[in-house]
Amino acid sequence: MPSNPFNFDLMQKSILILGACGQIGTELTLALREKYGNDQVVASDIREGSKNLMDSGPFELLDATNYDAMEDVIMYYEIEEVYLMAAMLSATAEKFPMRAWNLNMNSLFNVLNLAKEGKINKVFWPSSIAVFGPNTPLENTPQSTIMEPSTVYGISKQSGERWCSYYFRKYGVDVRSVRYPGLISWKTLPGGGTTDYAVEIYHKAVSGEAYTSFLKSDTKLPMMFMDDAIRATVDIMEIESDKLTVRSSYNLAAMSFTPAEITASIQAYIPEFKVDFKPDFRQDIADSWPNSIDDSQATVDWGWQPQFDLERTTEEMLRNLGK
Ligand code: AKB
Repeated sequence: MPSNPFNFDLMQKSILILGACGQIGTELTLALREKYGNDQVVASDIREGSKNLMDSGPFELLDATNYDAMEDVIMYYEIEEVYLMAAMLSATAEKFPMRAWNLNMNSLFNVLNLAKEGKINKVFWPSSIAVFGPNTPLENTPQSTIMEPSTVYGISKQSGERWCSYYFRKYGVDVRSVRYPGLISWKTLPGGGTTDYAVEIYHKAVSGEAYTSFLKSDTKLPMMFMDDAIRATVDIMEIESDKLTVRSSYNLAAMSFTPAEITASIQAYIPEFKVDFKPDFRQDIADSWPNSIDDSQATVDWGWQPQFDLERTTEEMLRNLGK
């Protein structure tokens, strides 16, 4: 049985984050602790996270593919809501297809089945722009369109969307989801994604080094600053259930840019910053994804509005990383 050294208040909403030490999980955990109280939000992962995360509330070492261990933690803390942030991202998943499939699908089935059995009330599960593929309309990609993902990660996310929709229709599981674009944050590094270049480039710029982009200069991808992504996640979980018309996953957008454009936005502050372009296997993945996303359904259903464009993102990233 896990230990609980914290003063956990079982009268309030209790939340479990799976994969709490990753790029999104870290910031989401801290945001939810601020909103609902530190002791109400249990962080879990297969490894310990940042000091801030470990010191601010309960933490459990937990493998999201282990159903029994997950059930134990859920019963012990009387968890009501689960955010499943554990996943293997696009670039790493191409190297380890079976491991990616097992992690991405089994963790989702564990959570959906616990919800089906009435052990939790609500689930957040992230999808991705990776659900789209080379036959998808490239610009302003609609909510419902041709998908046909060509990556292991994209296939797992598209399958996950179908299962979320199925569990909602068949068993009434209250599962909510958004298709994240590439996410940019200064607090935690991403790992194993194709959009990671858009974080690495800022780190190199502030440390006075040149950057070699693994994508071509004109590869346009949908991106979002982390604060917008966290707000979207909290908002979709708070809206009344009957407002949601999409139970697979909502398109979500904020900005789209190329490596050349992000370089120029950094050079406006650091003119001597140098970037060269040496595309690797991630170029093919990026080429299969849309340039821009139509997220109007999210705006209509739950009031989604992004706040950060490229200029504001660059300002925030350089200011915070430069500190
Ligand atoms: C990745 O690049 O794999 C992720 C994603 C777009 O889901 N950041």
